[in-house]
Amino acid sequence: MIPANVRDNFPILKQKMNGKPLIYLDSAATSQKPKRVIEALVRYYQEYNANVHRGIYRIAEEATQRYEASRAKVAAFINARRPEEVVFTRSTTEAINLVAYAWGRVNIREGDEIVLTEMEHHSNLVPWQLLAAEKRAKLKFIPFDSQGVLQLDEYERLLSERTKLVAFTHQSNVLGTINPVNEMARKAHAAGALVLVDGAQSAPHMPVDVQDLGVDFFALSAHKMCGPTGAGAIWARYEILDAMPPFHGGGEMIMLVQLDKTTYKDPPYKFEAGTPNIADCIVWADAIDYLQGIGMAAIREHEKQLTAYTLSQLSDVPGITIFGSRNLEHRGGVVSFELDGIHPHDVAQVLDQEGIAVRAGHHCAQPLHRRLGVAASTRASFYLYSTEQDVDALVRGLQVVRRVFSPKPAPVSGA
Ligand code: 7TS
Repeated sequence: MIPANVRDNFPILKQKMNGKPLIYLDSAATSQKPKRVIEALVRYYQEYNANVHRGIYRIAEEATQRYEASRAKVAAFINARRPEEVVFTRSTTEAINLVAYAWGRVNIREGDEIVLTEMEHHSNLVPWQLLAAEKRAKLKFIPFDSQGVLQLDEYERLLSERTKLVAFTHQSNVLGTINPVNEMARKAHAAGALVLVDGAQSAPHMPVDVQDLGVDFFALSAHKMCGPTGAGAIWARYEILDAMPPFHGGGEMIMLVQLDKTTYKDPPYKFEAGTPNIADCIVWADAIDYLQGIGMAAIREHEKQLTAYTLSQLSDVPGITIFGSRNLEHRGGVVSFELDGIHPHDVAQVLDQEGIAVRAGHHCAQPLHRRLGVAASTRASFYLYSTEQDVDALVRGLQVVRRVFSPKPAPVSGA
């Protein structure tokens, strides 16, 4: 159960927008931050701001200790075997680029194939396009059906001995679809391929166990899970990280530097060149403590119920098309829709007047929208602080949208 007073933990939700309470329905873009996370950021800068892994004075040691403690916390949160399997990055986007660059450049060769899906966020598509173009490799795409569910029979047909990697999102940021990671990973491994999962939308919203999922890489962002922006991670099995060359070169990732050659540290430091995003990585641990205090299973259950409520309330809105599956076992707290004849940007603008924040556009998933046959959609997305009252406000807001954009009666002619 989510505590009844959970919203009190989020100062931003007390604000008014256009004289109306802020209804925040864009958590898939970024989550709001609890007070303890905001305070932990201030505490870092006020009390122990120092660079990590280099100072031997007290506050530098404290910063280093907390930075490494946060790595261990992230590792435990996704049940990694050891903290060294977690490499801090700026974001999911950077995490996937790290794999595409460092792993991809030595493991992908001409004629190799990378299997993706048609529901990927651009950050799990464009890095592979860049790699494929450089290596003359081929990208193949698992289609999804009219319910927004991946077609696994097609997936099996796409796999071959040429497949080197299968990379897909755990939960779609547009359709909400939760993909069957275990089954997909088993099939990929049977074909001899590695598996990367984009966990940007799953890690914040459900229990995640990378060992149980049976994958090789898992990417996530702190800012979508009550943490600060600018912190993310790639998890990979240690042997894989160990065999990978570095991503960025610079300070801190080295053992010995000579003018003509350098030896590198072991993972994860090999992949963390330069001064990292210290404050945000440290404070990610506070966000995880906060989420675990509530419980990831409780958060998943709350969003499941809220999504069921939303699907039922929205289906009464005239002219609405809701995308994605009605099966809540395989759907997270994201509801994207189209209102017949009204551009999503117009929908979002009128909703903003009502104090309601939703996202309108392609949500960084243009091929997905093309497949749905629309250029854009309007999206409401939830988190632990979202309520049925938020959804009721959305439904009322959509009635206002309808009134504003309803066709005007034709002028009476010939009078
Ligand atoms: N993958 C998925 C599935 C995402 O939803 C996002 C962000 C990313 C990757 C990239 O995460 P980042 O932290 O590197 O930016 N999704 C969204 C969204 O749906 N609206 O804004 C950002």
